Amino acid sequence: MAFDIDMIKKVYANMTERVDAAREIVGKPLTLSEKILYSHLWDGTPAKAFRRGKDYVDFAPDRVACQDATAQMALLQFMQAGKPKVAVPTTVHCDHLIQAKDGAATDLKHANNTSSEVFNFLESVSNKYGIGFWKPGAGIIHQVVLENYAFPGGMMIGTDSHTVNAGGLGMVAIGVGGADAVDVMAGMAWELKFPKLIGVRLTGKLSGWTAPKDVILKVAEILTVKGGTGAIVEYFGPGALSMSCTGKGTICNMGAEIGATTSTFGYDDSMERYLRATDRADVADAANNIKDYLTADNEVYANPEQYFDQVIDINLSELGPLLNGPFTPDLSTEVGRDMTEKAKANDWPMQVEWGLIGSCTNSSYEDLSRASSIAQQALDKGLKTKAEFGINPGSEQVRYTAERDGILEVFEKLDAKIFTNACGPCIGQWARYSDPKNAPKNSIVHSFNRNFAKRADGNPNTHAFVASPELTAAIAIAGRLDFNPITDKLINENGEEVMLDEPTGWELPPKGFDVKENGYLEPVTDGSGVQITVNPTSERLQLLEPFTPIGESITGAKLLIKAFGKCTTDHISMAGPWLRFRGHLDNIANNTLIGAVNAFNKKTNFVKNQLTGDYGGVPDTQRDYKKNSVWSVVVGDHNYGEGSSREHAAMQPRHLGVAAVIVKSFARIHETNLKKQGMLGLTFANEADYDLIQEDDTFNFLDLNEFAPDKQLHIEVVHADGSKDTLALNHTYNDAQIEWYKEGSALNLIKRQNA
Ligand code: MIC
Ligand code: SF4
Repeated sequence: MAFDIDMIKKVYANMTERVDAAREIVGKPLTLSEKILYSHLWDGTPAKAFRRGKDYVDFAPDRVACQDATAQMALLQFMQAGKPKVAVPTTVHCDHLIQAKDGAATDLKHANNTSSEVFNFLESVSNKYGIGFWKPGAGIIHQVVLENYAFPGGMMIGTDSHTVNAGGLGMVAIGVGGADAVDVMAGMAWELKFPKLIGVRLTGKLSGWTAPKDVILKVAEILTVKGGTGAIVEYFGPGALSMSCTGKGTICNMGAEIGATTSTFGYDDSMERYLRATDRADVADAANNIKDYLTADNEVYANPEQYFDQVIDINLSELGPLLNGPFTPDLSTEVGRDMTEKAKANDWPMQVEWGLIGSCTNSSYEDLSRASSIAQQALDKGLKTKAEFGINPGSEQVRYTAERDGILEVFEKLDAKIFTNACGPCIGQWARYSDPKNAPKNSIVHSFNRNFAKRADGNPNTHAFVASPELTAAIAIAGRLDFNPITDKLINENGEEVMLDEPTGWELPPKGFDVKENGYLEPVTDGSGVQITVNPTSERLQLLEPFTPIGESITGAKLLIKAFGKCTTDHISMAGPWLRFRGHLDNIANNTLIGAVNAFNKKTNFVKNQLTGDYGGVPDTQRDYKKNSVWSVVVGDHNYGEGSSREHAAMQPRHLGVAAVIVKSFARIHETNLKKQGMLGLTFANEADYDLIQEDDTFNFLDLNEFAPDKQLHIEVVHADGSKDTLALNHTYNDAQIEWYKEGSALNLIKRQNA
């Protein structure tokens, strides 16, 4: 199912009509985000305007995309929904399960051997249900989507938090859990709370060493990892016009790192150029016909304060190159002196050991070409690179074209490893160490989006910094974290002082894109005869059993863990080596919360079993509670579940018998994932109540039988000394979501409705 121009034309035909109607109803000029949202309503034009941040709204997205690590669970669920085919164009992309070790050719072969069971499963399910399948090595989901499927004004969802990358081509593209994707694939509405809107006005122009990446690194600094929660970020202004389409993709991509629902840009010439260069002149022509509908009304960008909930100004001419990290993507430092001071003060290793260029954030042709302009200078000026280079091209089309144009050769001359067109080190698929846990303290720089502890290489002592590809290249050459390419000299092999010139590059390949085998498999028209087999003894795949409802009475529940500080989806369900179990719920459940820090002893995977008094790993302790039919509760801090869309982070605790997760605040996708799996995701009405929770606490829910929208719930917390606290808990469940809870999961409800 390649891109479907007829579908796009239909969307555009609806769009003009629906946007005009929505403008009447809202009663004022519309932002681009509102135009896309209002033209994708499930029920057509509403009677009145939606309240941002309040109303749950049913949408009808145009497309779905899944990647291999999340598609397994998504498709296992879809198979239970009882539908013969997907209802909207859907694609599956094999990109997460390929380890980076020796280089593309060997690594890909190895992945095809070790994960053949999973790849074959995904391929046959795709074939059966009419899903387009992108084979291992075809590229990273978001780069492939941008190259083939994204279109201005469209709406899509994807089972990966960086689905938002497609905002670079003017879409509203949103990352979701697999169960949400199942709704859309099954032909049902997809629900989202109508987002708030943040406007980012870009003035000035990027130049020199500053790249689109620096824009989002700056926005991350301003908004922090939770500042975008519940909001769409819409970029506009003269600065936006001066950036390439893939550069816009980079900015939107990392909107996931600030918790934003998605980010987007209005249709402009850069998007038109990109569409034409990627063989979609017909989409460009169709978009040109309704240009005004693919950007905000003029009045909006003239007076943004009146139309957005928050407006941020960034002058690109004043922005300098940034390095964000370590351990969190929102900690920004300007290159050079600022970094010297900060690194010293915090004891960050100054020497840089690897420069990694790639990931869905920065693996376009333009990214590789600009980084290679720096690498070329190392060759021309007789510099020896101090750090090692690793490159992951974003797609086979990018790789093939970059190879043809001599770009990859430049890196190869610097002994870079060219890894598979896949996620690789970005998701811990990097065979850097044989024993990562005991590996030394070090710094690396990469052009990826996330830098949580252990993410790239499993080593808790790796300090990972995020930068643009060109700065990554420069720092890898210099080998120092505080290298400032604008002012600092390097000594070459002849002992001479040299400086690096500003990066240069091509927005799009001057000779056009080319590719021989793009790695795409079209599904058969009638998949009814396609057989899917899951071996019952497989350790990689397991058919799902429906969850039984938790019910209206939870008493005597034990505290499983009170998580201290940052608890991302990587802490709840680690990736890296665990990716191999993404299709086997019981096996992957053995990593549940093993990365979360226990607030009582600051250790990971070491919690008290209240039944025995012994300390042990989280999964084992929880399995013991389950064996004894005791419910449990997980307690957490702010932005719990930040990061990935992986629903495993909800399904695993659910499978193991956790009844409720109670935190100060949630990341959006994770909160929805908990609801979908029929669990309780609740927040402390009074944040300070987090401090009341003690290690031996038992929880009794007092009024779950009155579970209703906009109504607090209450629990009694019984401490070891017999004293009690009664706490009020907030929730965001609406009526339908309460039904999911009552049924045991959203999928149980679909099955009942389809029966
Ligand atoms: C990630 O970047 O963390 C991932 C791996 O792409 C995830 C999805 C997953 O866990 O499989 C994401 O961002 O959603
Ligand atoms: Fe893959 Fe990394 Fe992008 Fe996630 S962030 S899709 S792991 S490249």
